[in-house]
Amino acid sequence: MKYQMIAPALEAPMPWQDKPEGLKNNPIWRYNDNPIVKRNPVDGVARIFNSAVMPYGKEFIGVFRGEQTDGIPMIYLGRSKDAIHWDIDSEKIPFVDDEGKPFLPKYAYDPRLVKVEDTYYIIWCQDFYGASIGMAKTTDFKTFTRLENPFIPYNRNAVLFPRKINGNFVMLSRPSDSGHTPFGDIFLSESPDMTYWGRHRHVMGKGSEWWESLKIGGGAAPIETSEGWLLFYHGVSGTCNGYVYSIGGAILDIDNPSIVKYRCSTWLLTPEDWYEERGFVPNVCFPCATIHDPATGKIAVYYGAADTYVGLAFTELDTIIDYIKDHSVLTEADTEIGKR
Ligand code: BMA
Repeated sequence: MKYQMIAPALEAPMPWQDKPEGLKNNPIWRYNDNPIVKRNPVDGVARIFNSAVMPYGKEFIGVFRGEQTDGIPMIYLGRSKDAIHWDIDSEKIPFVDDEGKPFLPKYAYDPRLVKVEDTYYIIWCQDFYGASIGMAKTTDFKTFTRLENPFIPYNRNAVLFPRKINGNFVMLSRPSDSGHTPFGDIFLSESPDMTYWGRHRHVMGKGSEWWESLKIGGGAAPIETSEGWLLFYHGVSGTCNGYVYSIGGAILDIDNPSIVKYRCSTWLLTPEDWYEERGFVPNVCFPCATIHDPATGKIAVYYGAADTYVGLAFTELDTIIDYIKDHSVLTEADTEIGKR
């Protein structure tokens, strides 16, 4: 491998398919039996999409956005031996408060799952007098304790970095509105304790390229590499027929991640297959997690498809980093430290 991936050794079997012959335009290739989570996956849940998974010992665990049959999204826990076939609970995650009393959000969507030190954090979007970031922590996937809202409304797409940087937790977020948000840049914030957040910095704005010209938002937890933090994010364009969500890629400075080192001017994956183009909301590829293997550089990207399904796609560290570098176009707002 030309580049290095810095991550815990993978004990579980890496989900994988080799790059197909004749792949054109995209440095990421889809799993050939997509979608991996189909409609009506669980009693009471019509659709599962925009979900996050990670290794858990020799198996895998995940938090899934389940749209209940009353249309209200909640988060469900799932387990898998191969990270492709998922066994998802029929009961939503029973979040509790500090005292162990039931404390469910009114709704919860687009969860991310990130382990920092010995704790697993779930971060999602919920109602806090408007769309805002919800958080919970667990160490055993049995007790899920909610934390205070890190930010005031309105905000979405919060993604934690998998380790502290310069002694602080670091989180990406995307200030928004409570509706369909026709704007949006990625910012980061730091915290010494997961309670008090500050030193907010601008990371990157909506792109100059058409595919991400309306708004962007964090996707999967950044992957630490020898070139910087590899970030898969979503970029949105407005068309006469609605928004189109594609997967984009950038590499952030390792010690100062508000500085973008490389930003891919083309999408990495855009809606092309039936399960991405057709569903509850057509034309959505919404990345929320990766499973990655530092020994081989293999990366599996998990993304919501058309607000209806979970899709899986693959790439390799050298391939994706070279592709992002070769197609990189940076603006002044990308490369500056992000405080004004
Ligand atoms: C965004 C979020 C996502 C969703 C996307 C497309 O605003 O609500 O959950 O996938 O819209 O509908």
